[in-house]
Amino acid sequence: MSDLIGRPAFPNLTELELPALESGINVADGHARYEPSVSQHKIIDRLPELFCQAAETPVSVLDREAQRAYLTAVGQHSALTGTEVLSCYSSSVAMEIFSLALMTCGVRKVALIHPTFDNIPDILTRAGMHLLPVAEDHLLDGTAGLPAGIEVLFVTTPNNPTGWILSRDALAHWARICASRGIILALDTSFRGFDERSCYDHFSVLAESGCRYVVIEDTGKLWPALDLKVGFLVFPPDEPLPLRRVYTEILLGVSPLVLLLVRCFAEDAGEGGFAELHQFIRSNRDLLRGRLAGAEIHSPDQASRISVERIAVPPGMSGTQVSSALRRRGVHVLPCGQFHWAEPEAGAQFVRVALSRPPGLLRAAADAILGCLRP
Ligand code: EGV
Repeated sequence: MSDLIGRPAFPNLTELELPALESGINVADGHARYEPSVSQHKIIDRLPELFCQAAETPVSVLDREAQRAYLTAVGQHSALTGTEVLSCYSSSVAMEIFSLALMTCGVRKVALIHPTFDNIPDILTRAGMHLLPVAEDHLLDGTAGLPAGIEVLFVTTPNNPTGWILSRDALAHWARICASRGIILALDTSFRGFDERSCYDHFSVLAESGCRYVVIEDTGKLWPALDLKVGFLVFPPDEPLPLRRVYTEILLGVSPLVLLLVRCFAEDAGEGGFAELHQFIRSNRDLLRGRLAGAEIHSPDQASRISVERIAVPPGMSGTQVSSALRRRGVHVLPCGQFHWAEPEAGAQFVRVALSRPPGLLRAAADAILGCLRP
């Protein structure tokens, strides 16, 4: 929504995340800001050596190795052989390339999971797409209706902010429907590294169905690498969308050093790093829930394992009120209205707290939340 000269009527979620980078307690953005583990520290300590290694190695080798290490660590074995993979600066850049490719081909009608992080509907809308919201529950039980004319089904799994996951059966169901109706099935799996339940081999299900698909993988949320990350745009070699052409209009490739770092972090993740990360996030989630227990607050996403947690504020208050009150105390969380991109009121009861933080920071954030609920 914007006024006549295109000024938005309200800030997007990223604009709400920005002030948290300046000062105060930042549990707003979903980026990884925790203390590196012992083995992650060893990688960071090798940076000068990795820089030289990256400079001496052909970038095609570094690219392939980063892709192999990451896709293997998250269980996507069928992507290693049967797909084309384009490495991007971030998942949002991959998303932008995908949207421009759709626009080029005259695609307009996209069914999109609701709620989800607002830059996904925003990027699609800016590329001229018309969006139809699809509820998580209806995706999971297969009852979501895709009206005639839908050309893309876009699902974020695990979903941000709810942690909801598209099961293997539900993926197979939608892949079959997409195959029979010529719909492109698009997935954003940026949070899958946090949840083993979303590390089944999606690409074998997709290939078996014969549907058109585009998957956006991402390392950006996983490791405390100061936003040195890649997003991977993954699709079948015979996909007619001009993804490679749009990609080359935007990028030659990503930094060899970043590719090498991603490989190192991904290999570490596969060798126990993910188990450690899952334990860390679980412990932070327990800490937050424990601290808030007893207040008139609840966690609607009991099954979530991703690195953000939604909490419902008490009746009579709104997420926007609570996040504004917290901001005045220097504590930054996200109000959830904008995640519900088609119906902001549906998110009014929630705020989102980032869990990929040092436990001490989360404790302080939880105490501030309690403080602003007391009369
Ligand atoms: C989250 C920030 C972008 C995004 C954060 C995010 N916004 N890329 N425009 O990376 O959940 O906080 O996804």
